[in-house]
Amino acid sequence: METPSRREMFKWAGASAAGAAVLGPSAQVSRAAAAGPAPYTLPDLPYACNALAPVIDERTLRIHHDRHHAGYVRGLNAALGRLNAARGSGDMASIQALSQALAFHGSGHVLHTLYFANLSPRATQPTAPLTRAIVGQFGSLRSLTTQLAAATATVAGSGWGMLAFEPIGRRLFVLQIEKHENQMVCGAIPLLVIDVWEHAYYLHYQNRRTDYIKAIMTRIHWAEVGRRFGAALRLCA
Ligand code: MN3
Repeated sequence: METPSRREMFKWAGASAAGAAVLGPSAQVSRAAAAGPAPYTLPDLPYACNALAPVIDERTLRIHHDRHHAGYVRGLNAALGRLNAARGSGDMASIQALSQALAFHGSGHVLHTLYFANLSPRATQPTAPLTRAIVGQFGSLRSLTTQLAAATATVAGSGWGMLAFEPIGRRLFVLQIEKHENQMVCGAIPLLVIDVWEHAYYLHYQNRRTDYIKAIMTRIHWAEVGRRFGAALRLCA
């Protein structure tokens, strides 16, 4: 996918800010967003490009980081810039494609950041709490790595193997990720969800899903969303 330059990113942000005066409340949102968080940047590798050889050769690692991961970062910033412009102009027709681009590049950036950070020139040992969790749930580190290797090897098509923490049961899960988005950004902690399975609205709204959504937006428990946001900030501190 072709991605815009940094200059184009700022052009979008500037254009939507300039249009805010005539575009009303949604444009004010985009003006705030234009002055919001800095663009995502490509993190440096935490080791030299030849540090993982011969397991991962220098050329492979350099291309993977400098071109592939960098492309996800550019794509993520581009998607955010286009979303900001769409909010400013009220162009909701583009939201489905832009949501897909956000998930694809957002997950690509998150997963590659984790991937490069969880490799090391020398293998290291898990911390004591992680060891206890692994032994308690899998029996041994060897048992976990056997399952993780099997899960990773059998991902259908492109994807990832993953060890994840599931915070409700406070358990470790070995998961497969097919492709890497499925419209989610992995690692993103849900703060607010809206059920649009038909069971959630069909008796009253039948096929008028947008009416249901418009109505439910007036009943959001934003204080609870705020509480979850605070908890997520503490969790990720
Ligand atoms: Mn990759």
